Amino acid sequence: MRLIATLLFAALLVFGIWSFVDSETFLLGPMPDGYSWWWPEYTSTFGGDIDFLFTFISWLILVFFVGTMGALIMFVFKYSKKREGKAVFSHGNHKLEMIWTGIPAALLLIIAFMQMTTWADIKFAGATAGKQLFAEVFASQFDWRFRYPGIDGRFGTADDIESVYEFVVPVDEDIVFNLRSHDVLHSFFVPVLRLKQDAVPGMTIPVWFNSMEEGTFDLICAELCGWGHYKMAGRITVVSRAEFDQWIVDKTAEKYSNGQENQ
Ligand SMILES: [Cu+2]
Repeated sequence: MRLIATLLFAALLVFGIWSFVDSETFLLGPMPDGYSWWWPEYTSTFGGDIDFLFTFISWLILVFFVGTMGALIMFVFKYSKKREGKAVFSHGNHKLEMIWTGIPAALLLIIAFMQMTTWADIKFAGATAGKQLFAEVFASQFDWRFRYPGIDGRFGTADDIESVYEFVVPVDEDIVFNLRSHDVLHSFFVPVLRLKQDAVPGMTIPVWFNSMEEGTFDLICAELCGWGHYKMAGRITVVSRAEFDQWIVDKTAEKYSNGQENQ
């Protein structure tokens, strides 16, 4: 029994390390093109900072996981022997408790300081203050809607353009948008941008990103929002400025057409 318990814990340790190291392929083999069990390559300007923090924290967790699991395995093996006599009552150890409270507290403080500038850059009000609003994004059960100011550059006018499902944006530009929800909590999550923001009913939340690469990327709702949550997907299409301007022109023409071919 003692050996089996020890081996089970040891297997858990090995499995944990393996899933961490081999996360690109893991048990099920490689994922379809462009996907992995880990993060996809980032395309946003702040993606590198997020990945640095993510990797740092993951390694920290790995180190402590190995340490605590190692100690657990050792203790299971050492102290699960049948012994005679009464158990000893322990009042605890003040010094030990100070250590295992102090070290995690210090580590959390280090992480808090390390992420401060990145957090400020992405999330603080100052990150978007004074920047031109590119679009308004609405989340609702169960789709994403994107409103553009149209050719006159102003929101709330007749030539505003609305896109459902697809968010088309130009490459290498700061895209600032207001995020709202029409009903319940949703979360705007674009893994390649390393961007995740809750959409909260009654709140208008400014969000920004800047994609350094063109392409079509997944947008997912990362907050359980109802029965159709699983299908609340969208797409971010990053194109050149010229293609974007043309897209706006085409969408405007589509909006004012009567549904029949002109000319
Ligand atoms: Cu949702």
